[in-house]
Parts: sequence; structure tokens; C-alpha cells
Amino acid sequence: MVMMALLVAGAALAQEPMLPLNPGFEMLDPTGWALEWERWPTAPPEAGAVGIDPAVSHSGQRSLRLHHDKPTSYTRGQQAVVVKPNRRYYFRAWIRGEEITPSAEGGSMGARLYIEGIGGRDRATERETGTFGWKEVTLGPLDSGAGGKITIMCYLHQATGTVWFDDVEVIEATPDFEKRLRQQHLRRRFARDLETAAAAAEAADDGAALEQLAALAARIETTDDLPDRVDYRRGPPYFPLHADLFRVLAEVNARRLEGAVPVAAWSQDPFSELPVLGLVPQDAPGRAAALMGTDEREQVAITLCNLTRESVELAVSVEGLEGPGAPGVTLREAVHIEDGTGGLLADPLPRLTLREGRPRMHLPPGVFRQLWLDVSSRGATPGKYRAELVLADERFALSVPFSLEVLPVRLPQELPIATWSYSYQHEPLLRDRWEQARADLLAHHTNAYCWPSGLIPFPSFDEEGKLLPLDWTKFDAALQAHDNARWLLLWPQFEWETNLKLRQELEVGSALWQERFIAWFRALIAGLAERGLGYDRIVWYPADEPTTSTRVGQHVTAAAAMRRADPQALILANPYSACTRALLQQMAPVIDVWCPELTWGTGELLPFFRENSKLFWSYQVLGFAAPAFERYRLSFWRCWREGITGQGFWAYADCGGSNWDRWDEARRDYAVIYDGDAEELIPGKRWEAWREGIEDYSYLWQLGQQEAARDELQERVDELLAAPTPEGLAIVRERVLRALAEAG
Ligand SMILES: [Ca+2]
Ligand SMILES: [Ca+2]
Repeated sequence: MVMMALLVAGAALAQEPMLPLNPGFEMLDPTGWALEWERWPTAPPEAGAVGIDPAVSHSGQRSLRLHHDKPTSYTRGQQAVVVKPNRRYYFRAWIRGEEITPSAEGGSMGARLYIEGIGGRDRATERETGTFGWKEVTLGPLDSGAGGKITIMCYLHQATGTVWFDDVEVIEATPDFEKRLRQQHLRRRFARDLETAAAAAEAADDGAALEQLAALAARIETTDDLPDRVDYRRGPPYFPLHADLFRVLAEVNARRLEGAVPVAAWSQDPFSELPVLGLVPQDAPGRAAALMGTDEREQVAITLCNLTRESVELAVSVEGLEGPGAPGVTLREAVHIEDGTGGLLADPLPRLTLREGRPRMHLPPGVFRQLWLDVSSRGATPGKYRAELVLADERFALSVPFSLEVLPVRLPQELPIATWSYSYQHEPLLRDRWEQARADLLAHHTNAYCWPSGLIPFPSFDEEGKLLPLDWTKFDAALQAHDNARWLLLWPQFEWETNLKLRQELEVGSALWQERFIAWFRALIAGLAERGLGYDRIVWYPADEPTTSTRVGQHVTAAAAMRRADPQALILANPYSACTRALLQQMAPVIDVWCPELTWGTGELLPFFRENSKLFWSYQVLGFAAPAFERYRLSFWRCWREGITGQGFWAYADCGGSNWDRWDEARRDYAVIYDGDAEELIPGKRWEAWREGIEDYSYLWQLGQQEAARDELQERVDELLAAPTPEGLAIVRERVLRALAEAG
């Protein structure tokens, strides 16, 4: 057996790309370690173990076991394999965990399947923690790029506890495999929705529905009637059996409401959670309302559920807001899409489609669909407006009253906070659409932009070592495209050694390097000043997320040279939770703008950041499933409370493949906007929540300027932050707006 495996391995390396050998850790060498797998590090860390567990397995007899007693340890079992160029691969493993506890210092990756070097990048599954039985983790599709050697790592990183890995697979994507995978996603979708539906039927004590759902559960096992491709833009249901499931819920609700209306409508806070199905609330407020200043945006959300057995298409109109001085309304709907973790998230807000010149809304039976009134008060006359939303088809009409109140309150001329979203012009989602993006960024109060090294002129020197004039071509073009920038965060990407060497043959830190760095940096400052970009508009961002000792070293080397060249230039650092106090202290002498990750930076290190900042900013990395209310909107309340005057998040337009589809590329989608409308970048609720947060901050800031109001305001905000809900926020916001209106 052993001999045979060695022979196979030898042959494999010589020729064809292949799957990992010994994928289930069954074949062992004389020492008891798995053949083909490399143990890393070769000697296990203190109080740690990397070995083969003969008593635990997902299949066969054995599995790989990694165990740490210390949270600083990291170990892995790894194997290099060769992949073909220009293919798509999936990676899969089974893992089991016991008390996996990530390091409290943060930055821990916990347990994960980690792929090094695929398509020139490193990719990993989501971090696994805690105690759990065998579960499948998958990653893909990943493009192999130039192909060649990659390393598959079964990893336990900076965590205590035990993890087992078994049945590691690499699968080259064939059309048939991808089809089966898509169908698997659909079956999982069905299973999740079935669970929700059954809970609702149970709560409604509807025995007939429970029986119908049980029958559907049996049918999904055997049906082949699943689509090859799903158009996520249309929202659920995604296939006929899925539609049947929602239809059962339509009937449950119709029975409960005794057939009073064919379509139920209720208002809810626009940023509260919107399930895709469930029981229609019987006590929801009948009237929807919004309160606003004279130059902002607000929203009213009405959730609808079709209680009949057939789809309906309703023409939607707003009545009562005609005439000059009334706020304007854009009609949108919230579409549920997969969030990538098994849930459905109602994020994209496309405008209602027009048919025969009228906005329409399509309602399949049983699905919760939300109508979203995007209200603009720009140019509106203060006052109260009573309006009506009318939804109609040939058979019936439904009227939902709502009110808007515009107060004589304005946002400050200049926003009291710097905000950015790493909105790079070159993102594929923005191709040929920068004008729309610029308008959209402006409408969301973006006043700061982070520019990477490609836009910053790097130096060149003549034979005597004299600095030649810098080439500002790209910078100037970008400046024109960002003419609304109040701040520029200039990021020369010194985490890349070649940039730190100024793209010259220089030894970093040497006297020659110092001299040239200083000459270059002074020329940059002078060039910026010529363009009207003084010290109060530029923040230097030497390296991103200086958190590891290497990155901090690069950051400090560059920042110290900048400081010597020009002590007035503002220098930023944006570390996150893995950064130690010692590293923070190392950076402190050269940092003017601390911009820590928000949650961490407002914890116990808050006094350090506050006391050591000329400007105290923060940032967040917000994945697709980050809650709109809490992470996007409410974060600005936290900023205001802690005296933070800038906030950015990753990212406006970064996504893998389409932002409508979580499965098309194995890169998490971050973007808060969507394609699909030629006239605008379709906003997500998260993006709307971000704008609302900035508007909230601006009102809080204005009221906070009034000495007499400040203490009470802080108290209210503290209460909200201690138990945050969208409804609670609306109450505090109303007090703030009314107080501002009263103060004039
Ligand atoms: Ca607003
Ligand atoms: Ca995607």
C-alpha cells in the first residue's frame, strides 16, 4: 500500500495535474503520519499537536487532527498539487471542531481550508470556530490563471481547541459538475425556506399547511425540475416547487386573515429585517410616515404579500404629492437575493419597471415584497404632506396612506465628517459608468477618496541623482474625475517592497534612499499645493492595515521619511484588532490620523486613539451579509458619540462576478450597488443606510454644537447604542430634528 502510493505520487508529479493524494489521511508512513501530506511546522508548537487521529473520521478510519493549547499557535497539514491553466476549480473538505476559540487579540483565522497560490492569490473558506460535528466546507469556483503548483492547507490559526479535517477534494469544474452544484444550492434554498414556512404554519396552527409542506419536502428529493441557471434579479421563487412552497404560505395567511384582501400591505421600518415569507403581521401600523429636513433623502417601506393562488401585477402610483414644493418620490422595490450564508437578504432596490408608462410591481403568491419609496426633499417647502399609495389591477385597488413632514432644517453646508468607500474608478462594475458613479457617490455624501499608487507620481532621477519633474498625468485626470473631493487619502502602497524602494534600485532605509525619498516627497507636496491641495485636504496612507510587524515596519519606515521631509503632512494608520499595543506604540510618533477598525478602535483602546490623534477616523470591512442598520447606519451614531470625524468602509463597487449572485465566483461580494439599470447604479439598502447614517451624524453634530442640548443628546444616544433598534433610532432622530427646527 505504502509503496504503491509513493509510485503514484512520483508519476503524478512528473505529468498530469491531479487531486490531492491520500485525501482521507488513510495511508500512513512508518511514523504514523499521513503519506503525501506535509506537517507544518515540522515540529509541533509548544502544547500543540499535528497528527492523524485513528479514532475519528468522516469516512474510512482516520482523519487529520490539529490541536492547540495556546492561542498564539498556528499549525497545518498541507499538500502541494498541480492545477491546469485557465480552469475553474472547487475545493471541498469535511471538518469537525471542538472548542475552537480564536485568539482574543483578533486577527485569528481560526480553522479553515486555505488554498495558497491559486491564480496567483490565496483564498480560504470562512473561519470556523466553536464546537460542531462533521460539516462540509467548500470554496470555488477559483480561476487557476497560469496554473501550476498550489498548496492545499488544512489550517488552525491563532486559536485554541481541536479541529479534524477529512476527505479533502479538488474538483475541476465541468459543466455537469457546475450544474449539480447550482442544483444543490437550490435544494438548500428550498430546505431553508421550508423550515421557515413550517415554523409559520406551526405558529398559525395550520395542520393542512403542514401536511402540504411535508409533501413538498418529499418531492424536492426526487424532482429534476430545477433550473440550470437562476436569474437572481427576479427574486424568489426560483423554480416551480419553490413557488408551490410560497403558495402554501399564501393560503396560510389568507385563512388567518379570513380572505379579507387579495394583497396584504403593512408598513415597517425600511431598515428592519425583511423575511422572505412568514405570517403577515396583524397589528402592524396602518400608516407610514417620514420626517425630514429640506435637503435630504428619506424612505418609506410598505411590505406586500399576495394572498391569492396566482401572481398579480399591480400598477403603482402616488397621489397627493403633486405641485411645486412637494417632496419627490422614486418608486423602488426590495429584491431578496442569496446572502451567501444560507439566508436571503432584501438588499437591491431597483426602480419599479414601467409597462405602458406606469410603474408595476409583480407579486408571486406568498412572497414578502417590499415597496420602497425613495423620498427627496430637495427644494421642498416645509410642511405636512398627506399622500396615498395606490396599488391596482383590473379587479381591485388598494390604498395605503402615508405622510411626509418636511421641517425647516438643513444639513450643514460642509459635512462634519469625512466619508469614503474605496470607490475605485477601475472596478468592473463601474466600467464606462463613472459619471453615474460620481453622481451616486455625491448623492451619498462621499467627500473623501482613497487613491492607490497607480495614480500617484513616482520619482525618476537623472544620472547625477537629481529628481526629474514628476509625471502628474494620471493624477490630474483622476482629480478631474473626483472634483467633489474634500479629502484625498493618498496610498502609495508601501506594503509592496518595489514601491517602498520608490521603484528604483535602492536599499530601503539607506542614506541614498532617505535623500531621494525626501526629495520626491517634497516635490509631491509642492505639486499638490499647485493644485490647490494643501495640508488640510490630503491624508497620507503609507500602507494599508499596518497590523503585522512586517507591515508596521514598512509603514513606519515610510512615515518617518515623510515626517522628515515635511512635518506638516498628515499621516494615517488604519490597524485592526490583530495589532498589538507594542506595534501601536511603534507607529504613534509618526501618526496624525488614527483610523482603526471601528469596533476594535472604540473598545478599550479608545483613549489611546483619541489622545494620539490630530484627526480621529475609523473604517470597517463590511461583507455582503453585514446588517444594513447596525453596521452601516448605526455606526455613524457610534462615531458621533466617540468624537470620530471620518469613516470609510470596504467597499462601494468591489465584487466577484455579478453582485446579484453569491455563487458565481469564490470571492465574497462587498459592493453596495448593482448593475441592471442603464440609467443608474442600483442602490442596495446597505448603501442607503450608509447615507442615512451620514445624515444622522450631521444632525447630531448640529444639535451637539448647542451647549444646552448636548448632555441630554448624549444620554439618548447612549441609550440607543446600548439597545439599538431601527424604531428606537427613529425616535431619537425625530427629537433631534424637532429640536433643530425649534432652535431655527
Ligand atoms: Ca435621511
Ligand atoms: Ca458574485
